[in-house]
Amino acid sequence: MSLLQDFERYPLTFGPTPIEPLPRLSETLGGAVEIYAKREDCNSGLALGGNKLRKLEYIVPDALAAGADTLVSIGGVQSNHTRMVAAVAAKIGMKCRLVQESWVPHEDAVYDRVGNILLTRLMGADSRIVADGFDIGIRRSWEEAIREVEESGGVPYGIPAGASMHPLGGLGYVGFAEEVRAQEAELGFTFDYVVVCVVTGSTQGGMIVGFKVDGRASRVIGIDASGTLEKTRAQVMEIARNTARLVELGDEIGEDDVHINPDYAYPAYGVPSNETNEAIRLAARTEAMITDPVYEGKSMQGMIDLIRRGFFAPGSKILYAHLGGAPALNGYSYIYRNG
Ligand code: 5PA
Repeated sequence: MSLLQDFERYPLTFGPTPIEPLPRLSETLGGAVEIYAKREDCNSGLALGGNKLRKLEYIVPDALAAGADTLVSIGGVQSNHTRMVAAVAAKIGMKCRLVQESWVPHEDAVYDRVGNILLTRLMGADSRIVADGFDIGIRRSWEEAIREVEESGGVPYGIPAGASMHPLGGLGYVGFAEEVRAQEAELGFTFDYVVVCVVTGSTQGGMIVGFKVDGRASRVIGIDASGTLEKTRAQVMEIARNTARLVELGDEIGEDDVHINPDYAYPAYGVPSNETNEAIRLAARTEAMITDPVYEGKSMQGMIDLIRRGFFAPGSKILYAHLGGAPALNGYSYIYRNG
């Protein structure tokens, strides 16, 4: 029985995402563990897809019921989340007002013209860049944007950064865990670990609730890409607890259920280290799997390093959750000019 059966879902994705073995990457790392990827990055035809659509499937029914005509959200200049909100607004026939904060201390000649923000503008969103720096919480600029829409006669529906601190934001990734269990039944084995990038927290927070059901919450290894560990950890905890209550899990989420590794977020949010770039190249050259310098490159780096250090017992089956994000690569073209 699904924990989500009482919640309305507005379909924005193709359906269950494929699980793909990564044999060449596994072999290159010594062959002691088997790596698979769940391809959330290939989940939809809407503007290249990604993890936010799973979350937004449970938020759109609420926006429609509220009689909204404008989705209002926030992220960095190269935010995947705001691209996805712009896509959903276009698809359901709403307007979209976005605040794009200057989260990343990175300069590339075309950073604010390519990748995510290019697609966002193409889909007709009113996207405005502001100077504020990185913060995963509720932002004043977002609250002001909501007020502005109201004052100009619109009916705004606010979606916070990463759709995370929204009461329904954790539901989508509860569904991810249920989907993995159904796929495991078909595959004939279960995964020992899930590796996932964490920043605003509702992806891992939802997974924790979904995997608590079969005792695997702490087997979800969050790789922090925020560089603000304490804030991210507290937000994951809060989202997991609220979501557990919402779905009537019947079990409390404890500190031990939340595993987040902070070791790969350096030098800063949105800035890849040399090791991040090597991980991006390795995944691309062994599996043609494209990861980005802000999120998945860091979780890929974390998974590779943990495998090399023997963190996972030999024989472990690891599921890497690929959450999307490749469009941002275009904003970092100088780094990869020679591959
Ligand atoms: C993002 C987030 P959470 O924010 O749910 O923890 O997910 C982290 C994450 N991978 C992982 C990709 C590709 C992501 O886009 N992106 C944010 C954005 O504005 O795009 C919310 C920060």
